[in-house]
Amino acid sequence: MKHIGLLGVILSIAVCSQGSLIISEIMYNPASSEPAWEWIELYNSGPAAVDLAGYVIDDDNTSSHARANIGAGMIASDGLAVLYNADSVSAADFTAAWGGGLNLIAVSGWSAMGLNNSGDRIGLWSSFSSYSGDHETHTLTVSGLRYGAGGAWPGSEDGTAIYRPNLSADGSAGASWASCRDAAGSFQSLMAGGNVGGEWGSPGVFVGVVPEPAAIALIGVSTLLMLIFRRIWG
Ligand SMILES: [Ca+2]
Ligand SMILES: [Ca+2]
Ligand SMILES: [Ca+2]
Repeated sequence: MKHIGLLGVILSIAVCSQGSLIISEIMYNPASSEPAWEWIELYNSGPAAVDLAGYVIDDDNTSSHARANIGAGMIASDGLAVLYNADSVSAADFTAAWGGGLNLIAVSGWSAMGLNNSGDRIGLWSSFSSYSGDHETHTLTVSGLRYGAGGAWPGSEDGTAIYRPNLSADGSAGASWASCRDAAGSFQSLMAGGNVGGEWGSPGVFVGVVPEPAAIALIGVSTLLMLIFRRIWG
């Protein structure tokens, strides 16, 4: 019985360690200069804070990073972060345009990622060693998705971010995303810090449905697995 409980704990940790970071909003087509004013919002659905120091974020083109491009940054459990192009925009510039109180995380080497306005793939790796050699295939990412700009996807509109109204929905499905333009909770950037102003987004702000806390879901999974193993071995 003791080893069954232990198995549940191990499986919980295994499930918990992946999939807790969710890309919740993407500004891939700013009206301001490209790719300076692109940004990506991340949500942490896991039960613990995540330290992004040493993480790598990239698209899937041939241009790769020579080192980890996130030097520091924490996301609290149930918290958000906004990853911005720190090569071209300072935190003060970003704050001047989009407002204060944001959990801004600086990303370097953004030009090797430049988010295509016609669709692209975004991946997040927890270390440079897992990223190295995987920058085109994205098999070792801890989070990622492929967004589009046609079909079921919100259209690619200058200066308008897209967001996921329901963070539990499949991030690679266009129907899971919506335009921030005139969306409840979204707001417009100011003409400040080098931003042209009037862009639509909700960086650092939840708009929509937050998934069930991972901890509760994990307790459910663990309990189910324990019952199954008890039935088999008991
Ligand atoms: Ca772009
Ligand atoms: Ca790249
Ligand atoms: Ca948002």
